[in-house]
Amino acid sequence: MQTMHELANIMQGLGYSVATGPEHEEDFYNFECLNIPPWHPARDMQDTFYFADGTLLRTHTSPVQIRSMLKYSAPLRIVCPGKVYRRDNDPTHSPMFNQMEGLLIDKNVPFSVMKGTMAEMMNAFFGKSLKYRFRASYFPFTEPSMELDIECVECSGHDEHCRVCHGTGWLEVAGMGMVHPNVIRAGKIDPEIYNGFAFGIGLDRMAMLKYGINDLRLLFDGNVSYLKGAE
Ligand code: 2NL
Repeated sequence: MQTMHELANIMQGLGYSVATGPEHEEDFYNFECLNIPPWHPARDMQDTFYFADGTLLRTHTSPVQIRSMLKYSAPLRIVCPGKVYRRDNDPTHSPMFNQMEGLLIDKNVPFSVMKGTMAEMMNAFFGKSLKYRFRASYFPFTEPSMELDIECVECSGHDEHCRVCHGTGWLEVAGMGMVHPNVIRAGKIDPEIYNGFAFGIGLDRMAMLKYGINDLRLLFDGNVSYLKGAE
């Protein structure tokens, strides 16, 4: 919750509003509006919790952004923090985890504004000016798409045995891209007039990096003495 509020506050300082929405969603808002066709592997029963009636537990907070475009239209600047669900359960994956996505829609939004916003958000969160790099990536809902790596907050790339970055010197912290015209259209906004960018950040991982937590399960086990701050 602390990490969620810290990141939301940073983005509110840049003029973003916080939007929330249902965790129990429809296929239409979770997948169809996001340019994820019926045959896409992300819809697999392996990944998504489905109910018998075809509704589902949201796999990302993107449906909140779709609902916000439909409700408020453009221009729009929002962040959407909240719980998301995927059929994953091992030492580094929990079936319920927290995400914060962001969406900016306006006229003539350049790629550089996305890069600057992401870098500034990370600097503000970690309290220092970090080295960063953007790598080309793919998401169905953005084009082009990128992933953001920041300098390892533990070793700054100086420890080849670092337990956090495993000696790479880099940490993957966010996915983002320019919103796909099909997704803008799904929000009943004209992609010939408006464009924008969106991003997604895993909040549990951000908390682990900032506070040096080495096991994801510590966040969810409900160990009261640990949660109170005792050893
Ligand atoms: C990741 C990737 C991402 C988005 C989320 C988004 C939402 C709408 C439209 C377009 Cl409504 N995009 N969200 C975009 C790119 C990446 O998350 O790896 N997150 C941890």
